[in-house]
Amino acid sequence: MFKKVLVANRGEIAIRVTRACRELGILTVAVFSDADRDSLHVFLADEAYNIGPAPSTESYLRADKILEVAIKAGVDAVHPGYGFLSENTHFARSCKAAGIVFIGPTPENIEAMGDKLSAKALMRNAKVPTVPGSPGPVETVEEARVICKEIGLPIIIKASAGGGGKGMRVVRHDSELESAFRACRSEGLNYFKDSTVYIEKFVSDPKHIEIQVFGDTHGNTVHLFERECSVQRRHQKIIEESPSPSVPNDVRLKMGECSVRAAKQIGYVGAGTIEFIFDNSTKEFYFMEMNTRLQVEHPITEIVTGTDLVKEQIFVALGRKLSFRQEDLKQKGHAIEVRICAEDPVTYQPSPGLIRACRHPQGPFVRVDSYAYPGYEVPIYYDPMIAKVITWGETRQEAIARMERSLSEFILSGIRSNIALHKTILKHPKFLDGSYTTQFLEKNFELMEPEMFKEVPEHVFLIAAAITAFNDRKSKDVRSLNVVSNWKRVGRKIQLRM
Ligand code: MV4
Repeated sequence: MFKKVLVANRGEIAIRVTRACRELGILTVAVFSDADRDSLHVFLADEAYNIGPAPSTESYLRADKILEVAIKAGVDAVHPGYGFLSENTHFARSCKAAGIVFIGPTPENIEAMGDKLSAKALMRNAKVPTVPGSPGPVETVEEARVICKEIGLPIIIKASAGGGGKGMRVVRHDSELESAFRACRSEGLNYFKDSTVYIEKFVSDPKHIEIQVFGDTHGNTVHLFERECSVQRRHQKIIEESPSPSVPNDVRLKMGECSVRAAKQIGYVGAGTIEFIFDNSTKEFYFMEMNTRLQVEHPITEIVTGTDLVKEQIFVALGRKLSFRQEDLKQKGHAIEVRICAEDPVTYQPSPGLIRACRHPQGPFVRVDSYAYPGYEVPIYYDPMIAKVITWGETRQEAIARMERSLSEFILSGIRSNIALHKTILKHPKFLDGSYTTQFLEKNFELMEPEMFKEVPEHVFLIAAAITAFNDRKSKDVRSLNVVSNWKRVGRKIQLRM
């Protein structure tokens, strides 16, 4: 067993990893920026070291500083959590060179999936379904036109180095092709220093279904079924559930088998996630990308499969065999996770600041992974997610009821949050019947302004309407007009629909 592990992260995930270590009798080393002196992950660790100023680029992204601490503290291994250095091959290699185990996939695993185009080629070889499109990079507008003729509109142009929604352009009319092609190339170059793009048939209104996979260093690979993450806004997931209400059992097993083939194709080690888009009308699924890390939403998989994925990561890093075989793994009941974010419910801007009151939900089959506490000041520098509430139920209906009950118990004041948005989504017919897709929040725009169901001061309404109209200015539909049509004036306030 490792004697001491450095947790190279902050917030709820640093706490999650620290908890797994403590249960295994492993000492933990926290690192923290100047903005995180009072963060909960620091208090829960056995030792803690300051690694620099508040901005991530000067602290949590500084591989050199973190490695220096790891060596000084004499750790056996480093757990990177998600984000920050979790998919940084330079960091993974530096750890290894210093004789410290990087708890995660191999640098080669990370590289194989980092480039979307070569990842797609690998998946085609492994007979994993991919979306029809250009067989390789598309270099010129003329070439793009030929591909478009072949596969037909609409198409989507994607930057090969992109991911998570950055560097993508949908083309619905011939006239948009040239500007979309150029925009996508320059976005690739600007964001990822790589202008390589490729083209796919655009699958409209898909669901986001992903499969958790796990590999060990002995060639064993399993999947732990799916998570549905279609409730998202601008590629930020908001609610996740497992199992998906839309995936039939035969498709579930096929997706699992495909994901195991995908992982085996690259000799994948540790926890990973294969992301698919899923056409709910045909029940067809297509490989999108692989995330080579532990994900935010891993708890719902832990809850329905009865596993501890962080401990499993540690065991795999120690060179042990996987502690479960495929035939041992079953989905029991239903789990839902909602992400609680410190954000303004009207503008969606982060709402950092001092937490005055904070009382987390409790009770049967409720799990809360959180770093919030009363008196804590949420810094402006990092992700606004402060907590995850996860509930389990024998049935989906029970899990939802438990989530509504849990959110009604959640007391949080001082900062603004998306708790009201979650409550509204959980009551929506499209959520309740499980037919929601990745377009759910955008199509049901009223869900995006939960606070506006109440009376709001006129200037707040006008600003919100202007922001909504601005955000939707390219979508050529009437959503922004809808916002402006569902209100009436009540004195100096605006009364909104519902
Ligand atoms: C697509 C697509 C439709 N057709 N590819 C978005 C993020 C990246 N992982 C892939 N994405 C998409 N690729 C084709 N050929 C629609 C999306 C997409 C999406 C996918 C998953 C979750 C949310 C999404 C929101 C908008 C678009």
